[in-house]
Amino acid sequence: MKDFKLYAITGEEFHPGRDLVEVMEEAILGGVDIIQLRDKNSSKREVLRKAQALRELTKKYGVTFIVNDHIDVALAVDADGIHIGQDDLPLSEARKIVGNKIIGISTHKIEEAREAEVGGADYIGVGPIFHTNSKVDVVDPVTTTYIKQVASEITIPFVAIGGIKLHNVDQVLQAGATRVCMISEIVGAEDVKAVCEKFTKILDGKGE
Ligand code: TZP
Ligand code: MG
Repeated sequence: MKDFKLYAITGEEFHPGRDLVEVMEEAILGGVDIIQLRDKNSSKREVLRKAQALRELTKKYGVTFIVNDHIDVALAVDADGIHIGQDDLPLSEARKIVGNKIIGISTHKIEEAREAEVGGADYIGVGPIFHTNSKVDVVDPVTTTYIKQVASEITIPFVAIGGIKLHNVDQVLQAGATRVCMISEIVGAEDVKAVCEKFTKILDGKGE
């Protein structure tokens, strides 16, 4: 897959009254290079509508587009890939459905990371690093210790997620992550583009 550094996941509850596509476009203009549609509350039709709009947007900017959970929607809109959790379809089954599209998997411990790598995942999510209110059934924070483990052992791309903010991202990078993923810090920002520009600079090693 095309490499990435700054990964934004949608979270419409963090920008009430603001349009989804508008917010995600600001994120892209600030340097986000991969976007995931994550919507646990809407009907399939509604998810499809949002996926169509985000597919159009990401195509315009050459940004990678991932759909969470809804493999059928991902295929219908020709997304670049899907993101699945530990309780979703197993990787081997998902692979049969999506062929060579990107498959990302959430992992919370090194055994899951190893399994994802061996099974042929394209990238893994590593988290939640810190406390987060953005996910309901979230496990306890895995801390930066888990980043260190993954960085020293896993060879496929990994992205740190969960409670990452401008004020703590340094700890995440120091532990060995080179890619970060966020919901609230990005889409909940007053100036989405400005926040993303700051993260982009930090990830490029040019942050203050
Ligand atoms: N998976 C692990 S933590 C998390 C997900 C989807 C939520 C991340 O959101 P935030 O607002 O960046 O903490
Ligand atoms: Mg899922």
